[in-house]
Amino acid sequence: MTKSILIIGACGQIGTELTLALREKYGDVNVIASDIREGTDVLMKSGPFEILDATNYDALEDIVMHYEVEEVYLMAAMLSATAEKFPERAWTLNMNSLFNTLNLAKEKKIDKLFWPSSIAVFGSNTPKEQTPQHTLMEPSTVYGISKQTGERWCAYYHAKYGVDVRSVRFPGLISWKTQPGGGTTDYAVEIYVKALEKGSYSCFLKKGTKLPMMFMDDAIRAAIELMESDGAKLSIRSSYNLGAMSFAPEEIAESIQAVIPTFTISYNPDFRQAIADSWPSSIDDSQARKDWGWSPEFDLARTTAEMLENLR
Ligand code: AKB
Repeated sequence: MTKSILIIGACGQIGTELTLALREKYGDVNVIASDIREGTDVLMKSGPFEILDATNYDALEDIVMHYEVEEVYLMAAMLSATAEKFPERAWTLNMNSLFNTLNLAKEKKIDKLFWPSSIAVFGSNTPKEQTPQHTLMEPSTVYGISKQTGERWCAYYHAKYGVDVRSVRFPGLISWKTQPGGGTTDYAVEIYVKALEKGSYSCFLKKGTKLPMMFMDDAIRAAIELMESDGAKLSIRSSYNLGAMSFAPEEIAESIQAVIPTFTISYNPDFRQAIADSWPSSIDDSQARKDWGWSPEFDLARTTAEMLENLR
């Protein structure tokens, strides 16, 4: 089945791989990449690309109309660490881009919307282990507040206007094709890069900081599987908890040492420690498993093998 899909924020860490995966599945010309800047060569050369600021509704609507877009994946966002430095810019980007796409769906200009939420919606009062789908949520970061608010708007637009919006709460994402930018979980990518470049890594989180993480292939599959699943079976229209693995910096270091025995890690926590401390350690994703068959494939050992092999 051919459909026209628009990716907003296509040049970022998730957007790049998502665009390539969707192009492979639905055909290069049917997947339109867009961002405020150009991306990697592979992305730019593999299909249509448009410069787009997702906070500009008219520009977004023009692209949607021009390409007769049916589905949108909104991946543009300012992540947790950067958002703490630019709170108002983060709020404007994260909220206005979501409103613009929700309104397009409300006006029936698109059929379906994917919007990622995050484990950042939880706060330090939330149960840390096996954090439930429905629980106390008092996020303490600008990014977390924008994601939690976004979740409520998604649920509202679905209930009130029948908008088909689907979402998952991504944990930290580990990938090698495109570097992450501005997140608290970015250390789990940097560590592999530095292990190969220098043989050592100075971690901005302290030993024992256990966070939920996921390899990018699982994250991309989750987004596409959720978008392709039967809408009638989806009981959550805010955002689904999504789990894969959980580890602390010393555990990822040990998994690297199994391949590079001389690798060393040191700890120099900065402001991102407080953000990480407010987030869960592990996630209960049983609702996603039940409703649309979610099941992760990558554990830490497999992730380390993939990262080291491909970054080399
Ligand atoms: C971040 O660290 O800000 C993101 C996230 C967990 O949403 N990777």
